[in-house]
Order: sequence, then C-alpha cells, then structure tokens
Amino acid sequence: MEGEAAGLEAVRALYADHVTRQQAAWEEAMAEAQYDAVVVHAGSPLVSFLDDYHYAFRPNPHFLAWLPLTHHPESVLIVRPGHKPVLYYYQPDDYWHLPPTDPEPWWADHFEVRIEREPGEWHQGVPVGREAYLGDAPELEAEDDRNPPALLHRLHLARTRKTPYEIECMRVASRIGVRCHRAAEATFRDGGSEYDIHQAYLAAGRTDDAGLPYPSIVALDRHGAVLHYQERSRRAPERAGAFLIDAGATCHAYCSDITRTYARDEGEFAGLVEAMDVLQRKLCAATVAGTDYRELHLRAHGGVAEILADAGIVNCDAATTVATGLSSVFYPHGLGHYIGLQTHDVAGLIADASGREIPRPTGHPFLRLTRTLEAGNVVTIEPGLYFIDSLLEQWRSGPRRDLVNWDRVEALAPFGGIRIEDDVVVTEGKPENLTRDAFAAA
Ligand SMILES: [Mn+2]
Repeated sequence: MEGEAAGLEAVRALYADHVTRQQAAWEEAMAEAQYDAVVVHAGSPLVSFLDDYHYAFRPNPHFLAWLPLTHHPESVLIVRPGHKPVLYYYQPDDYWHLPPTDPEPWWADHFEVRIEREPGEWHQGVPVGREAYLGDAPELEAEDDRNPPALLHRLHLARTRKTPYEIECMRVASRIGVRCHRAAEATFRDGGSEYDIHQAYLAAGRTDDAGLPYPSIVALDRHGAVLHYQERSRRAPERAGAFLIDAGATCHAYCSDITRTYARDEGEFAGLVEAMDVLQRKLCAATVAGTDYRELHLRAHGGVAEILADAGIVNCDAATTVATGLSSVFYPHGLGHYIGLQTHDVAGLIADASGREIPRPTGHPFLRLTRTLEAGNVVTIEPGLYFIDSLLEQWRSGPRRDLVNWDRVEALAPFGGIRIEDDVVVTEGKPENLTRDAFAAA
C-alpha cells in the first residue's frame, strides 16, 4: 500500500495543473457553443419507491471532472470564462446523515467555495447571460438549456484526452485493483466460492460494493460464459477448474477495469488462456496514436479465429472462421472502450463536435469505440473466447454446423470462457499498460 500512498501524493501535486487545463478546455467549448456560463449539478440521491432509503449515489461525471467529490449530492459548480470556478458546497445541518466534511485546501484552494446549507442557494450565483445546465438532478428540470448536445459533444471529446492528473489517478486505481485481483486469485486457489472470492476482493480494496466502479463479475467454471454474470454463488464447486474475474477500483472516481482468467490445472483450457494472453499483449502493444480502434477490433477477431483453428475447435482456417461470422459465436463483444470517470467513458462513437456517429464495422454491433486513437486516450483491450450455449446452439441449427468440432466444444464448455483485459494509455510512442505495470509492481 506504500506505492498507493506515494501515488496519492503525486495525484495531489498534479491537481492544480488539471484545473487549469479543465478551465481552458471548457472555455474553448463554451466559446464554440456560445455559452457565458455552465452550471454543473453534482446530482441528487435516488430514493427507493415508497420508502426513504437512498440508492448508492452516482455523481454527475461532469462535476467529477473538476472535483474529487464523490459523496456530495446537491453541490453545484458554476464555470465562467476568465473567472475562478464557484463551488456551492452543500453541507447541510442534518442529524439523520453525516454531512460532508469541511473542504480540504488541496482541492478547495482552486475554487471560490461558498458553503450551502439549503439546496438551491446556488441559484443566486448564476450570472446574467446565456447559461447551460449539466446534470440529471430533478432540480434542473425547470431550466430550458439542459445538457445541450453542442456543448456536451465538445466536453466529451475533450474528456477523451486525459490530463496528467487523470492518468495518475488511473495508475492508483490500477494498483488498488491489482491488489484486489491477487486476493481474489488466492481465494480461488484455496477453493473459495464466488461469494468468498468477492468478499476477499472487497476486503483487499478496503471497499464495499458501492465503492466499486461497476458490479464485479466473479465467475467460476461455466458462469464465465455469461458475459455480465451478476450472481455470486455461496456454494463452492467440488473443484472449480476455471475462474474469470472482471473487476476494478477507483481513485477520485477515476476507474480501473481489469479482467483475468485462471485455469486451476495444466491442460487444454490452460493452453487457451495462454494463447489469449499472447494475443492480448500483442493488441496492447499495437494500441498507439493514429490507429483506428475498429481495425484493432477486427485484428482481435483474426487472432481469436487463429486460436480456435490451432486448437481444433473449428474445422476451418482463421480467415473462414471470421468471414462466416463464426468467430463472433465465440467472441461476441467488442474489443474495449474508453475509460476514465466512467468505466465505459463517453464519446467512443462520435466523429466530431456535431455528434455524427462513426459506424461500427458490419457484423459487430457491440463495439463501443470506433474512433482513431490519440495520445492521452485511455482504452481497455479485452478480447474474449467463450463457450456460450445459446450462441453455439444457434450455429448448430444453421447450415455451417460442420465448421465446429462439437466434441472439442463439449470438452471445453465446462470451463466457461476467457477474457483478459488491461487499461492502456495511448501515447505517440510505446503505450503505457496501467494494468500490466501494476501486476509487475505487485
Ligand atoms: Mn471493460
């Protein structure tokens, strides 16, 4: 955990520069979209139907892009060109809940902070002029100019190029995630259930479920073939042969998103995991500025098809496996996505500030990123290979059923599937692999 403490120091040292860059990027977007001010609402807690409990609070990411304030509903930020941003810091006198602690100088010094005791006091601070409102708080419903696309597209595109502060946050989030992953693997090796593994993951991260960037996928054996497997069985299998875990961590709301697959024993499935690892590393190394991400995705399909052909799981060559759509039976999702304040970060499909969409390749409806990579982007690279009953059965009832070696499929299906996922920073030169670096340092 020493490395993490040092990382948090580095994060704080980079914060002033981040705020300066945010101000510049927003001023540019506001000038182009013709706004004099932008009001960013952190969000309001969602209340359960017919009761008064709150769901876990998920702040407006545009608020988080300025401030490391993850437990601050009702706070509001007002951004204007040429002015220090004004933060209405909601700190109610509330004896039912613990109010937020006082602002900390390391971040608060960069804002004009006004303590707000009642929601809505921020309205007094909205300047005269043309202003936009960002967020989904019910309190904004009366405003005309909410989340205008001309402004949002520009801000979203700016968010695809991370500042040094943001990348440092993601380094820390990667280190925490890797610490948790190692605890999870150890619990798998010890014979733990999915529930046991999940608890070990949370304990290693000193977090609870609400602190995770997304619900972890903790899958033993056949459950690995359920892409977004959401259960956590309390019962440990007699002897689980395979373990797939897709889980991350956060630092000041910036995410890591990490997947690993483990085979308990040597053998055919372990060989497939090894082959997928080699392919995934190659794809990570090719994640450089100027590369069309769609091309990387298609290259991943070619690679998975080769692995299927080499293992004798298909009865045809890699080219035929891709051309017939058979590779999508085993690998039915996209190669990855932008990552940052949101696990699936914004702007993955838009060409420019007009919001025009860059189409996905035909036959690949789930790809979340179709842009050409730029330095400062952070993306995931997560090829997969699964034995998914429903997709295999569909193929089996079709005209090309003989392209699959069904005996091999039957032998491997109990292992579920494989996904290996790293978070990669795009640079002009060699990419920085946040995940592999964190595993190497652990
Ligand atoms: Mn992912």
